[in-house]
Amino acid sequence: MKLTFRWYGPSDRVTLDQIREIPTMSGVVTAIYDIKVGEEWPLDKILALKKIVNAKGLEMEVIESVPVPEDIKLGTGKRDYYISNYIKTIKNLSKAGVKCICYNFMPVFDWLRTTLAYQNKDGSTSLAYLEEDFKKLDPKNLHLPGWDESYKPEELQKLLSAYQGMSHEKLLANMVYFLKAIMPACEEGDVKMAVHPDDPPWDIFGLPRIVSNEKDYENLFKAVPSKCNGVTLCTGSLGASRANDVPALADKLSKENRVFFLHLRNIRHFGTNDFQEVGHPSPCGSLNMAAIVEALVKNGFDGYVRPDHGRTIWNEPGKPGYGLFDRALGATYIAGLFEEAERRYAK
Ligand SMILES: [Mn+2]
Repeated sequence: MKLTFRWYGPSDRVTLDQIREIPTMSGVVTAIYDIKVGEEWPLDKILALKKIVNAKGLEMEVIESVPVPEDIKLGTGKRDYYISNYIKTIKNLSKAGVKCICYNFMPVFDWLRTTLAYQNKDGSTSLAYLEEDFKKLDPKNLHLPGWDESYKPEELQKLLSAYQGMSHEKLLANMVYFLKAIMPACEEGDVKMAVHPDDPPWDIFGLPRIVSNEKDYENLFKAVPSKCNGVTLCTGSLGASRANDVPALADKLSKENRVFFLHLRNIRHFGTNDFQEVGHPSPCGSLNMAAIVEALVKNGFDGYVRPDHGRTIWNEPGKPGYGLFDRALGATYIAGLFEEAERRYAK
């Protein structure tokens, strides 16, 4: 596996110099953030970013994310235009040596929490989802923690009404249409598309979600069997639902060679649907991290791995979930899990 670290570009508080000092770190997972969603990513911009990363001895083989415009998810008349731009971006990324693109297919909202600063007993804080607080949210007047409020209220209204009547089946058909259109470019350029699961993995605000569980993955791979169609296995997202057996999913998907990218983080369940993010090791939460890694390694997984959200510890300022300290601790824990699993299952 290749251990990687998410980096939000040159303006990130966490620097490449810090990232490269984390033991066994191979590269960063990043994106170009100043291009409008749906427009082509120019090759020169991609190469300029790669140069900055490579100059520090780090690789840039994974992009997270190339966002999928709502027109593609909705299947509007403009989708073919946006798909042609997406294909151009894939080709440019391939030319720059990118091997894996993480994306998601969640309508309107991607990850969702009700607080970014849940107070833990040890003094740290972390992201959490409390059902009781979620129920109080009004989709017509949303101020979600961490959501960049990229839509003005009236734009959000328009978008939400465009999704009126959108079914799971229709959304899947739109996803299949998109994937079938881009797969030839992926196969030619050896770029793997790794869909991130819904976070949390259930419908929110009446909007359908279709990358949430084993059945969803079965439907997806049946419809688009290309070897470039796969997943970002995000343990914390899938694991937020008690109905998902994450080690079993890791086993099944890696046996089918569908896992290209791994996000490792742990969560703790409480209440019915409530969960909070915790430190990465298994004893901190509800997921068996060693069993997940073991299942993957046993099946020959050799993809990219990164520590997902960390807690905020040691009073680190900055972006909740994406500080240096707890993610670096998570990275060394992950390296340890893989070292042991790879030793046991060495071919
Ligand atoms: Mn994730």
